[in-house]
Amino acid sequence: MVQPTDTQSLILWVGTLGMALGTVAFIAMGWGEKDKEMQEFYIITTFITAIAFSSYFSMATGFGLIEVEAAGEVLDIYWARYADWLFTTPLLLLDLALLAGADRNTIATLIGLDAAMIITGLAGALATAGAAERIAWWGISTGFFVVLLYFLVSALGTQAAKQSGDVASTFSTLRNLVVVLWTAYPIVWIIGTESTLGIVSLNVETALFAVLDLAAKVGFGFILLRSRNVLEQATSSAQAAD
Ligand SMILES: *C/C=C(C)/C=C/C=C(C)/C=C/C1=C(C)CCCC1(C)C
Repeated sequence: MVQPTDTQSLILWVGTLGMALGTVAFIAMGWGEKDKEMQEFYIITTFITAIAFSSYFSMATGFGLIEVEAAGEVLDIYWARYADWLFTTPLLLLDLALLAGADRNTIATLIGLDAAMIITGLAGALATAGAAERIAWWGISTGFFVVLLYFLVSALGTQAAKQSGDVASTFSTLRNLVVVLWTAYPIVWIIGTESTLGIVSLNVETALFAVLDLAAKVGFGFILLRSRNVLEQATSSAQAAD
């Protein structure tokens, strides 16, 4: 069975630890919260890092890693990333959507596009015909991603602008963070080993994804949950809308 290299294993254990600490911190921050609507933010954000913790643990121990043969080349593929992202990216979008006070249709559209992006990305990671087929899947996934970004900025942005000043400003900080960090994922994928281009090694790629994952989940969570006041305003306007 294929195992992570020593460098990859070290990075993945750091990722595992970071996600564990994030999870504990978010549980502590939400402890004793009585308001049902506000609890949603803590629950969602805690699940994001808890899922990522399990994924990192599986990758660090080698369970989350398989070999895929594509056109005569053997690639080491961390499949567990995609299992993680399939659940955590919709939860991140849900956090943002709740903050923006988004309607059901906007939420469903965002989550649908997001799931399509991750599943077609997984197809690219597992495709065996060759580089062209893998890169074509990357193109399809990136297509979903571009439409997703459009909805994040347009529909969700418009709805967030109706929220109070503090909520709207936390929303823009988080939305910008998502736009910038998430855009780095397809870039790392295409310059890394999944695409077979291998401009950067799997060690470098593992490190880049770890930094991105920690920032996009733990960093995002701290910015979202740091102000109880903002969450209070976001949920009280949601109640007023109901
Ligand atoms: C916590 C994990 C996060 C925020 C992961 C985000 C992942 C993406 C935005 C991935 C996008 C990809 C494409 C747009 C093209 C194909 C490869 C992917 C799956 C890396």
